[in-house]
Amino acid sequence: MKTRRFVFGAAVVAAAVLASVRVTDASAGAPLYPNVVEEIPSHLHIQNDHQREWLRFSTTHINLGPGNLQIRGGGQVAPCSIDGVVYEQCTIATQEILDSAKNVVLTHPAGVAFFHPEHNHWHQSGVAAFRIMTGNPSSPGGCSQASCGTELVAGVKITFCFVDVIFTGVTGKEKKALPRTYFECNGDFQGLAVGWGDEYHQSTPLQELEVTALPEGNYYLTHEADPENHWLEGPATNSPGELDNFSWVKFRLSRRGANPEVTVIDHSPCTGAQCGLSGNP
Ligand SMILES: [Cu+2]
Repeated sequence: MKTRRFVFGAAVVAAAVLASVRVTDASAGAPLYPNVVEEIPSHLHIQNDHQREWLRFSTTHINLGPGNLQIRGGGQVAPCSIDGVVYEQCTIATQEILDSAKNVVLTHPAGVAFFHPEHNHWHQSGVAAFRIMTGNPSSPGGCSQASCGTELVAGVKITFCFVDVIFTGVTGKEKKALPRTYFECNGDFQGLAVGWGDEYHQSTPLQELEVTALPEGNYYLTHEADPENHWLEGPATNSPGELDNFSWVKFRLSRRGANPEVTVIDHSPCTGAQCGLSGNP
């Protein structure tokens, strides 16, 4: 996997938290970890734009864990560079893990938050990676080159804002038990509450990978959450929550007429909300 580096001004680096910190408070309860999973990518279609062809798709993060994903921005706001793109306003991001009484019991460095000019709100770095692969990616815990064949197209889009958009439950009682908690894409405070999903619609800028001149054939669109392991999703690196950050669809690209067409023919295993929450195509 490509290494992504964050280049910061010295003052911001000094403010960075470099390891998980447990809050030493006698009243602190057991940490409740989030578990972010990816809905099966949906709404696949081809967009033709000035002789270039783009595969567009909708994706949704869902928190199925026992705890909220909560991210606090902090420290000095300074320029930074992500994937070679300079952003004017960036700040350190820290994950806060809560107990059942919503006390912060553990903190963990979580990359950076920065103002994304194209989306006009604050994003978290390293949230997801999109790729087009040739081989079957149904390996647990992610998509290595060995198990996925060749990576044909990699997206630069790996940043998102976290906000509670779609509730995964159905009843009012469920909603009362799992209230909407995170409302804004700001730089100070973002998150995804238990039972909530955050959709990025296919029409959103950067929900796309270029397929110009890609030959007819069967391919896999893969979606990996947290490719840089910014979020703790369990007490250990091999906790179940850390190993289920991956989904894919298999599609056929055909080129019978002037424009290519895409047909979905398979997808990764899923249950419940992960199989599909997204509404309008
Ligand atoms: Cu955004």
